[in-house]
Amino acid sequence: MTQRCGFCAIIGAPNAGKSTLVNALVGSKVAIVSPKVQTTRMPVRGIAMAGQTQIIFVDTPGIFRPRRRLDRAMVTSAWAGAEEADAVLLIVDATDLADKSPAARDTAAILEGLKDRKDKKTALVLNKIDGMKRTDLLPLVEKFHAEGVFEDVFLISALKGEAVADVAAWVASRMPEGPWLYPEDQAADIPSRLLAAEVTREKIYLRLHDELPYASAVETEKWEERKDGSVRIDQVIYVQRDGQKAIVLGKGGQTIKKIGELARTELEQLFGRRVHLFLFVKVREDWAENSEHYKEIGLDFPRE
Ligand SMILES: Nc1nc2c(ncn2[C@@H]2O[C@H](COP(=O)(O)OP(=O)(O)OP(=O)(O)O)[C@@H](O)[C@H]2O)c(=O)[nH]1
Ligand SMILES: [Mg+2]
Repeated sequence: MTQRCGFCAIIGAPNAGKSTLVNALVGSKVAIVSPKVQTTRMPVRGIAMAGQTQIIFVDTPGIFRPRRRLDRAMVTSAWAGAEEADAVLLIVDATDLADKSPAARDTAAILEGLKDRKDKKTALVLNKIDGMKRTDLLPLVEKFHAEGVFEDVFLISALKGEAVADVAAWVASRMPEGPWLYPEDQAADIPSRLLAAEVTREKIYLRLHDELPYASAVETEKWEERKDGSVRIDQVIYVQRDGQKAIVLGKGGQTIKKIGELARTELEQLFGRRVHLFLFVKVREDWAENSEHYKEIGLDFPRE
């Protein structure tokens, strides 16, 4: 049988559930997830097989109105993901569409952007329908259909896995003929060092609040294979001010200890081996202005 293979970009406002959906479609954790907006910073590829079709899902950072340099780089990379894709899924948090909500405004702006890309195969995914009434959803479906952008609308719960298979089937049927780009059993295309840094960043997003997640970045500095089959991973958590460093460390080092434990447990699961994780906190006021960090996470550095 002929092989099919293509890219499907997943775009949407921050917190819509893009990364949760990619993980559900791929069947394992390839992208980090948190209740906070702007968790994803760079496009991540998750790979799924549907019969003879290989689908490369591209999880992207949420599209919003960017201010900081890092935000601009994230938004640019999200649109670039859509540009290169064979199919696009716009994912919308169905519970957060009140007229003036930031998510609704971001979604409206993305819709306008999609109208300029009408040649793309595009579907709408209304997410988080668990706990919502069908009768509240139907007007939404009609409203989005009327935009004339979408071939199809899906009502799903990425968290519960509801109707995720329908989305996968739609995407699969729109992939072009072509040889697979990855081995059949590969689920993610992200270097281990970067994945390890992302896992620690997820724990920071889950444990710390206010501006701290946004003021921090994680880099893997050292990856040392040990003779006993385990691996030693040294990571630096960058923050922008001394006060933030104190918060990440916590009283008597409690906070960083907890972050380290959570990250190590998950890394051991992901890599299927023992992990010795060492975390260091450094103040680097300008990490978000440093082109090296962008290169490290695979983003283009916006010149201004
Ligand atoms: N109730 C419910 N919550 C969901 C669902 N899908 C995702 N979530 C939650 O929504 C939050 C955001 O999910 P993410 O997958 O990180 O969202 P995202 O669109 O990737 O967010 P950014 O990367 O910040 O743009 C998390 O707390 C998820 O658990 C769903 O189907 N139902
Ligand atoms: Mg995400």
